[in-house]
Amino acid sequence: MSNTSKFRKLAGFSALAFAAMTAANSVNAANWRYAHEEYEGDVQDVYAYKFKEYIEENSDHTVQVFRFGELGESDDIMEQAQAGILNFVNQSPGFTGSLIPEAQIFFIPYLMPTDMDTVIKFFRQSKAINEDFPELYSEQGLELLKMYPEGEMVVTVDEPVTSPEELNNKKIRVMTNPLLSETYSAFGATPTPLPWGEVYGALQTNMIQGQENPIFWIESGGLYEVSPNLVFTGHGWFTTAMMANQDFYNGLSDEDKKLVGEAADFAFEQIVTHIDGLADEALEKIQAASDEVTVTRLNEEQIEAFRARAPQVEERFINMTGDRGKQLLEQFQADLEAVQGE
Ligand code: 6CS
Repeated sequence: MSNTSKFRKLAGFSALAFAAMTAANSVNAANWRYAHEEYEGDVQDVYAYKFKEYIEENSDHTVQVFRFGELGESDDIMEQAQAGILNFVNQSPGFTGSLIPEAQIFFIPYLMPTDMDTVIKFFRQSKAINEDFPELYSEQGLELLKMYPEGEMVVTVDEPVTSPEELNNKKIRVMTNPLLSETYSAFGATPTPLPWGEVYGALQTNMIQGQENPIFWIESGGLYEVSPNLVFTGHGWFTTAMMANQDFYNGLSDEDKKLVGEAADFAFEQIVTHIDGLADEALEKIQAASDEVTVTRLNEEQIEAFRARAPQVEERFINMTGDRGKQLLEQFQADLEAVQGE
């Protein structure tokens, strides 16, 4: 055989091999569906797109992201993830309370510190977050891939308040978990659980007189337009959780499981940078957009009046969750102490 025909044969073989390999890859390449609870550019959206970026740059898989409203409310996307219609879902513990009562731990007021660096360290190192919670989610057919903070909670009200007494008779919207209702009862208010989609309208029509959320969300959802008095109570952080349908996850190759874990870690690191300074930027935007907005930062004495109500919420958490909740709370507190002592 001449050199030219040898080359042609080889080239033909490699083209065939390449085509076969590509075909094999595209057979293995999947399109994974991922839904979250927020809008374009919000924290969960940044997380989802960083996760997608990592997966798509490091495999042949693609990730299709669905934002708030595209597939329904938070409860709807969780149902779809549990049914396997979605592969990944980002649902905040604020909505997971009925499914996993222990997830309500984030709503015990004044449990979390206010300092962001300590909060981040806690999420990185906590056994409760990284070992205990995955077991609890697993019982509901969910593979917990990451819990991460979005921002410190700020209360918005129809008038500035500085004490629990001033919250009396005010209906404050809470996410739909019973413990958060307990917190706002303890704070003197009348808690009103509502899904996200109903909050703006309820504030606008004065069906409710306030709500709580991180500042970036108060800005991006335009909540300050209908609830302009921002009160910094320092009582907690908005935390969220990203997970996979567990049957889907268990069916992945070891290589893909590793890829998914790395993508979740990569997105977490991006979020740590993204939320640094985000609240201040959002507050500036709010103040530039509205003359009506007031900002009240409670002093230590005023905070103490709210903090004094926390033990009854902690007790209620233990009543709701029994020994398992008690152990989780002890672990959570030990993990917090460990990072605060560093
Ligand atoms: O208040 C809520 O319901 C929404 N808050 C945030 C920050 N993210 C999603 C959630 O639905």
